[in-house]
Amino acid sequence: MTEPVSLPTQNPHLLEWVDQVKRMTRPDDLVWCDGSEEEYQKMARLMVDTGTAVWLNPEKRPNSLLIRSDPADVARVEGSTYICSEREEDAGPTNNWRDPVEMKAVLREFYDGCMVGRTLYVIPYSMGPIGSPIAKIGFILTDSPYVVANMHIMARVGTAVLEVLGNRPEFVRGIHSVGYPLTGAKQADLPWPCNAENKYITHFPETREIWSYGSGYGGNALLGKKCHALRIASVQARDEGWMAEHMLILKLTSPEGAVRYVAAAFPSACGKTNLAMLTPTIPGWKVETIGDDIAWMKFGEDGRLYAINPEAGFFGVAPGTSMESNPNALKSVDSNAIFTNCALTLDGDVWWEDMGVDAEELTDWLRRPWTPESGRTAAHPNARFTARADQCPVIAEEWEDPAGVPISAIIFGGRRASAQPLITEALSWEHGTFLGSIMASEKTAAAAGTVGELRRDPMAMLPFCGYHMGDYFAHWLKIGEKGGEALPRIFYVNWFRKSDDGRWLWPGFGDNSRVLKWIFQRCEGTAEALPTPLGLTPAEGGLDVEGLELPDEDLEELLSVDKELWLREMDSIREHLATFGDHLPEALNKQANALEARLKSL
Ligand code: O2Y
Ligand code: MN
Repeated sequence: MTEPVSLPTQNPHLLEWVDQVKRMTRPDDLVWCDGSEEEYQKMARLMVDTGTAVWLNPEKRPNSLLIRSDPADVARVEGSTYICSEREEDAGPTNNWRDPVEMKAVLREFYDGCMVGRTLYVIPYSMGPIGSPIAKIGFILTDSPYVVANMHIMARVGTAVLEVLGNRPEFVRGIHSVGYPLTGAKQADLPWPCNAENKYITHFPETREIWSYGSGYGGNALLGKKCHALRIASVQARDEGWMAEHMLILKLTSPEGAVRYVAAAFPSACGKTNLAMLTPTIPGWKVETIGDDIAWMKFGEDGRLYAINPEAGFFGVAPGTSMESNPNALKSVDSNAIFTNCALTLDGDVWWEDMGVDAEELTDWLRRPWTPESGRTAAHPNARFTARADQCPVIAEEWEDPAGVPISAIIFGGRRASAQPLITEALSWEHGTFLGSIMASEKTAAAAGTVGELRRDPMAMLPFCGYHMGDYFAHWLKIGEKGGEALPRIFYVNWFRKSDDGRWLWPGFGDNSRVLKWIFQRCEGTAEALPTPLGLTPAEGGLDVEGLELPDEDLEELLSVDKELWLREMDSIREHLATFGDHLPEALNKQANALEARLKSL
């Protein structure tokens, strides 16, 4: 008699689903991941053996890997990302929609035998501290050791998750394949197997499923992150009365030792990780990190919103990360890190553009010799580091508190050379929801004298909301009705305002702590504010600019509202709001009317 295979779980829902996926994808082997260090090292060895990864020089960067992807697989693919809700209307105008039955039929064809010659890894993971009342459990069934290794860093992975789940059916079901079976002529593996022609990142919100095919990269493949923690979680949050947001969480401590927690949403390329790990320039103030990308917020018993960081690591953009822009991110990757699509130095370390270190000869991310004269970047612009959050020198001690941290302020922001003041405070939760709904960032390459192309990215959730964004705004308003006075205050910041002659008006980086200080003081009730049509700004002398070489005229311009410019912008605001059709809450149209009226009376 053969020994029965010992399984780490008896959960019938899980076992049946794993068996179904196994029968469809036909892997040579199936492994239940336990999340151990031994397992991590095994994934590393596998990737080194197939040429996917190289170990970095252990004297420079202990226990760290460099991975180079296929040039056809370097970033999230929004055009191939789908929300397959049962009704098209529920996906809304900002998501790609496909009928779930049809999409699954298409994907079943691709999944049929897609893991032949490979191992299927079953990754149990918890988004959020295991057992936290705010955390959620998911599984990724993947054929990618890169995904297993990254998930070890980005989430809580392994046997403890199975124990917490027990025999319950409530878990997010994720399937992922690189789409490159080792059959026929393809017996030998590639350093980065993927399917350049066919990529699908699909979400089934009603059944809490994610089916991903063809890409092994970042947000397409590490399904716990954008797919689960934002797209599926936003639907769960709507249904269950909480919030899943694309927000960093930071802890701000005053010189007197008072603490406030702040969440902040910015579109990509606006320095979110830098703000989460900021080193203040004002004496006595301290910023510590809870999370750099995603916040899940639930009402506590005291009626306040409590946030957890559902992740356990950072998947940060490497280029531009330096001792000047973000020393704490750099220190987080001193060891035990994975680097993707960075350049390799001759002495076995990583390098990227604007790292603050000169480079002579390198191997670029495409494995070609590179010198500064090569005329191309050595690292891919979307090169990434994967780092454990607990390696961040300024990680807050309570970052894993299962109860979360009470949020006092929510910050929205974007990159705008004009129009948007350095800091404004919303007049109410409803007004703040309106400000979030019209959030905008300018393309930076605008020709001199012309206004850059504006991309509206409501609450920085445009690529990540798993349902109709009009309904998402309604959910924000509902949270507002429930939360009342105990809700966080809402602010809008813009670090990127320029003068008419093209100078940055605000120094940014560590000096952004000055704006955080004003936000803190507003929450404490110790700072005065003045009304403007856009909201409240610091009263004269209210913003701490001591020690800054900031002319009074520049400060005035930074906080000013250009009436004519904003009146012209009303058309773009109304056009944007109209895209949400009859799902747009009337309250937001009323807010637009009120803004116009305030501008006209200026
Ligand atoms: O390109 C990718 O797959 C990563 S995208 C990403 C990674 C970390 C944090 N945020 C993002 C994002 O696109 O917002
Ligand atoms: Mn993000």
